[in-house]
Amino acid sequence: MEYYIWNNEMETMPYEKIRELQGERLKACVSRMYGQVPYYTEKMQAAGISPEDIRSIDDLPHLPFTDKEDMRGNYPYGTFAVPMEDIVRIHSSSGTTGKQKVVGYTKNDIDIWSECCCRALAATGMTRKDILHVAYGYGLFTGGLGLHYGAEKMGATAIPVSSGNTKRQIQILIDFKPTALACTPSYALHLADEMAAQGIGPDDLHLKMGIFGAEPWSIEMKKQIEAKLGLRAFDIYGLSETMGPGVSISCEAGELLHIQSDHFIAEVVDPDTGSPLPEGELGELVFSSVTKEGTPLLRYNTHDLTRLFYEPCACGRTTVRMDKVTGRADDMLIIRGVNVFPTQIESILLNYGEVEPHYMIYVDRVSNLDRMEVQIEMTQAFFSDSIKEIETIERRLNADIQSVLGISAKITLVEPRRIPRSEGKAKRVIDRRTY
Ligand code: DLL
Repeated sequence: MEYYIWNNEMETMPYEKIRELQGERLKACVSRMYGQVPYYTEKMQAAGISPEDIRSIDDLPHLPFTDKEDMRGNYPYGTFAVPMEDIVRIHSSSGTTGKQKVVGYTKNDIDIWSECCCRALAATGMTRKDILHVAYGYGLFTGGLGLHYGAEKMGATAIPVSSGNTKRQIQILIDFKPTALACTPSYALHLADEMAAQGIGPDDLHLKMGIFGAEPWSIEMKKQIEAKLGLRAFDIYGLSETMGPGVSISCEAGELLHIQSDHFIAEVVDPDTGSPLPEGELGELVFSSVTKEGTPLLRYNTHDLTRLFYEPCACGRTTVRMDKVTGRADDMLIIRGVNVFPTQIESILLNYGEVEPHYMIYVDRVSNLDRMEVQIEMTQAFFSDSIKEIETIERRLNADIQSVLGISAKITLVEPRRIPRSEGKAKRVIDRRTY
């Protein structure tokens, strides 16, 4: 099979050469930042490192880490490495708590971002003949504009629908005949359900590929979306701090996500010690965005949990690959001492044909004990079954969660459409414990 690769030179460069290039770009980035960006200069000085100590990519682990606290502590523009007159765009990410993380882009940063998103779209098999319906939000969130520019760079057609107004989204999906859809996986499911309720199925659509990301989702969720929308789903990853979407994407040959390694140097580190971990080991993903001019970040800890792989892929790309992100370390629930990610619960739930992929996890503390309840919607067909059958499924789900995760959860099957839908990133957990 022939795979479409946008930038053969960068995406199929032998790994040793990528490392060399990364080393050169790292050195240049460190010199650009040192003296220009006070917080990072101070960090380097505190660590006793000067730019001359960084001679190749092997010296990367000597540099200090950064994380969201550095972004917030230098709000809004303290992380910028160029004068404001060179900044052509600003985005930000709010997160759930604290100040926004503000990022600035130079003209060159926007060009590189468009290139990365264009490469990402090509990895899904999309070409300039395709029409991309962009239902990620346009605004301070990076999803909408990022993919929009990627599609235009390729020469494909972008429809800037933005998020919200599901009725209008459906009308555009039918009338404008887009062949590709970009939105969060949870919103893709919502769209599919709303269409099904109106009697619209995959055959009424023209979609071939879905570019889904911005939140964790399981392989089981992917299969359901593919079946409901009649397309092939790809996992796109990124974060505002390093650029936005397009940092990595899965390809036509497999589930792992190709990182744009000429722009982003990835490491996976031990969450406790910060030491880099070998290939295939699970840890926190750390990025150095070495070509970024506006807001370059060195060793930025995303706290996203994943693994890295260095073997070339069957698609022909040689870029470093990462596993699907299980979640952020902050999303991990600790229930009676057991670490659980919502995606692990999702994987178990979605093996059952009687339920829909819409769920919410509630955590409470009752008499000093953690209690977890998982509410999940029944399918319309199962909803009309007898109470006895519903209770049987609840018991079986509980037993599965107990045997896989080692904790018990109260399972409550609820009627269809009861769980709130989101137009962007889904909220899966309501933790009502007070600490
Ligand atoms: O979510 C950028 C983006 C837009 C990515 C559109 C993909 C598509 P932020 O709002 O800054 O940026 O949130 C970044 O979202 O650190 C992860 O925790 C999570 N995340 C993003 N993509 C994925 C994914 C955008 N494919 C944070 N799988 C990241 C799992 C993801 N988590």
